[in-house]
Amino acid sequence: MVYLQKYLEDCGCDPDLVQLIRLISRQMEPIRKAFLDNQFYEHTLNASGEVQAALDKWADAHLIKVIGESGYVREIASEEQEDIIRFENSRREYAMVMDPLDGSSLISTNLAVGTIVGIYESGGVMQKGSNLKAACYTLFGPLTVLVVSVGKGVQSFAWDPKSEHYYLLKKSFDIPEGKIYGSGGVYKDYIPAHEKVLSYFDEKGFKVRYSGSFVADCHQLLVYGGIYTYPALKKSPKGKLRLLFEANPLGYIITQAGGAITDGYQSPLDIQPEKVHQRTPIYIGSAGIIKKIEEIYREQ
Ligand code: AFP
Repeated sequence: MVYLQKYLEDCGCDPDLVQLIRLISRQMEPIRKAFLDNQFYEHTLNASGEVQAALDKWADAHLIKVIGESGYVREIASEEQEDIIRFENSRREYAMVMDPLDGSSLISTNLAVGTIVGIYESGGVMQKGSNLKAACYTLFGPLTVLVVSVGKGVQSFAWDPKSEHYYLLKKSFDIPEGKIYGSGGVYKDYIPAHEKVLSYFDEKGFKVRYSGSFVADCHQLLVYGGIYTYPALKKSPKGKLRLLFEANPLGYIITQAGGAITDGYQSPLDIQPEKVHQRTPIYIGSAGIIKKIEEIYREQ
């Protein structure tokens, strides 16, 4: 059996980057356990909206504390924090972007949610996604699965609670030209270009699969191909998803698996962020379909 740390070491990664990814991966069990904590779970059943906030905040505070104390990271930008957090005394200059609990509105339904992380080697968090050194996400499904890219393809690992290690599940992914799609937003808010894209999917016989968790909906693309989209809407031309915390880390991973990402015109990975919480429209998945979507947008 091949374990996470050994795999990353054999990839020739900087030993501190290996330790940082390992440290992040080790926080997933405490986060999963927090799902079962009465403090959070009972609130889920009783209150409206508050519970997701409680778990989001817990995961956020936990990750910031542990990663901050590690000395590897100079900056963290989190979807749960208004501003960038700086650790002036860190030994290394890694910078981390994260969505501590993506899809948290699904916690009360027991559908799959996840944690998304992107890592830059230096230069802070306000960078193009194409500069990422590594990205990973965890999917809390029937298995706790960690999907990682250090720029050498994409690998998935599963947590084994008995040995308390992540073991290699799949050492490479090659996203096929699938025929599933999921689109966020409401029909009456769709712009003409997006309506055209949906008509194209319809003509080609695509099937709808959308859960409301970006990380879960993207994970199925790694296996089956197809498209996840949260497009520009009439009411919100930048869509809903965040460039730093969602589009860039997942864009990096999907691209490393042979897929692609676009906002309709260009890859969000090539956009220089201006604001920490900047949003971007997203189409992500099979490379051939992304090409077709960009053609449709150009024709509009
Ligand atoms: P939450 O973390 O607030 O649930 O948002 C999740 C998310 O950013 C992304 O994971 C989903 O794909 C998308 O929002 C779902 O949005 P809709 O509820 O509008 O479909």
